[in-house]
Amino acid sequence: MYKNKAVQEWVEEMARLTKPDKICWLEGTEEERQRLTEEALATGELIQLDQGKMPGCVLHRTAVNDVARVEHLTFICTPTREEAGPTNNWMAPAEAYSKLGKIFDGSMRGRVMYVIPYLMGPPGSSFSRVGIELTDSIYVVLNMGIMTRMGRVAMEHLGDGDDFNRGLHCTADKDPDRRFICHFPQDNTIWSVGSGYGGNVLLGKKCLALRIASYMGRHEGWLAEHMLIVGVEDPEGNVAYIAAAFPSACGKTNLALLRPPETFPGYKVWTVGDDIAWMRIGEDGRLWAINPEAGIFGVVPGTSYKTNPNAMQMIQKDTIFTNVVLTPEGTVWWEGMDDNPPKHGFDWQGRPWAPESGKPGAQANSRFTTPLRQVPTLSPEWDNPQGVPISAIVFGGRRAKVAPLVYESFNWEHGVYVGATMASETTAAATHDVGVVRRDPMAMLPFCGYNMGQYFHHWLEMGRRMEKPPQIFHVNWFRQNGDGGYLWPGYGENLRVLKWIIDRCRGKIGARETPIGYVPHANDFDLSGLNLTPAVIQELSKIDREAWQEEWRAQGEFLKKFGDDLPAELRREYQSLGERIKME
Ligand code: OXD
Ligand code: MN
Repeated sequence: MYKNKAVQEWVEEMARLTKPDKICWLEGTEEERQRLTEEALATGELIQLDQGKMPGCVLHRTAVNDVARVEHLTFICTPTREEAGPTNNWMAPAEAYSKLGKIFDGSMRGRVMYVIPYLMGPPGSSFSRVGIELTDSIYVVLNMGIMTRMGRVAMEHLGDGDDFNRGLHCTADKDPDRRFICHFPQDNTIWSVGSGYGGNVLLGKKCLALRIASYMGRHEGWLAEHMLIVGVEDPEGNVAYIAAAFPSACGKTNLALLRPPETFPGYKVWTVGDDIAWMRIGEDGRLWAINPEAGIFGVVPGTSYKTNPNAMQMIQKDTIFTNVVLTPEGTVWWEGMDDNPPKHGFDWQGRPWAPESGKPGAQANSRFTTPLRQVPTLSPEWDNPQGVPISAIVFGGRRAKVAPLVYESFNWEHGVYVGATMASETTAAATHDVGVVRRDPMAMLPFCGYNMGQYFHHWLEMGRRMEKPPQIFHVNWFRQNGDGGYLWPGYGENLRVLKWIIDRCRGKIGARETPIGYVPHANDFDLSGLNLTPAVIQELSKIDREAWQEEWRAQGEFLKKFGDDLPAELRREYQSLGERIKME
């Protein structure tokens, strides 16, 4: 149906391998979406929610063993192990094609192969990239329809060319022993088999927009990052854009959709993206960013009118829910939504469930998929083919101790060091122990498609090429007092931290120099309307020398991993930090 020869030939080749009964080429129309939704409702792949209360909303349940990204089954298949680096699982390309080829062989027998052309980024933008995903799952098709610009628009962007990502996905038997997510950066190819969970199968997202794109970015001189993008508008109407990286499930979506609290009027926050940023150096020497996605695949538990009112508003219609509680009214519920759980309902596995059981009803990594156009605070610039200019890059993590509320790095090189050594207590977005401190450079540990030592080199090089690089900051909303209580109210109030960051970028306020960077002066951090004294900012900005010595040693241990690939600049930053802490 589409004329592109390279696409046709590749689809035929993959069909010879997977042997579907039928091939269905997608156009991305509303009629097509409705037809596929009906089909999935008929087979039980989707469950209809009450269309009066939640129009256009459906529920999907994944297999019990298939609820998160599987980092141990995710591979970077570069010709040499060295190219994948010490933080990725590596498999030789020939071995991966052969091993997965055996699983894919005949895997779509009796099934339909859907051909999903999709565009990451605005149509007509030089940032944008085309992918074609082949899948046997309607759930994947419908999610990709929300998360990307799907169908004809992508084929038009591609034209007659053959520069497209070749993504093959088959749900197969969901046997974790036959589950692999393999990336072939040199071939612009992704093969994913044995899973039906979003992060493993919506190939435009983590697989293309981060792992493959980071590799492309290094070769072509741009950055693909695990970052939200927001614009902050001050009372005078000036907008500054911030890109921020946090590990999975650390509140990126909350920050991206932040609603200014009543205690802090006059400011507006504009959402450009909540998960991924592609950034290029503009002719003006600044860094410009787009969000390659068109939807949000957000973590559900903990989302509430208190934590994220904009998200709550936007997920009342045209949303796919995955692994949440189904109520008898045909609506959905999850832990942390409100204090009114249904008296009974069905848990994420579809079993009768009541809150008294004491067991969670929603899966810890349950998700919503919603089009960006439903975001109440969507930036008018979200679709701008040029992107938006970035004033500040913010790294952050979930740390009960050590990291202050906010600090600014001394310069780009130091900022890269701060990003390279950032750490966070783990969450449920991937299958591993929850709550242990894990170093996660730039929040890209699971998403960098090549050797991370080389990735640090690339960041440093980008800094050298920019005339006006963004300033780099680090934040931690999660610092606790001695009793385990949070010192900072978080959520909407985080806007105050963004304001401080922007004021610093505009050279409007001073700061206190510490061994780790610049922290706010307690009395020029805006606490107006908040029942907190400047002393709390002092407490939140305290640099505990012993804790930092320990932290510095742990950073050194981590950096050793990269051996000779670690840039000399970061080695120097490490030495200087050690000396500054000692002298404190
Ligand atoms: C996500 C993740 O789904 O980071 O965004 O895991
Ligand atoms: Mn993410």
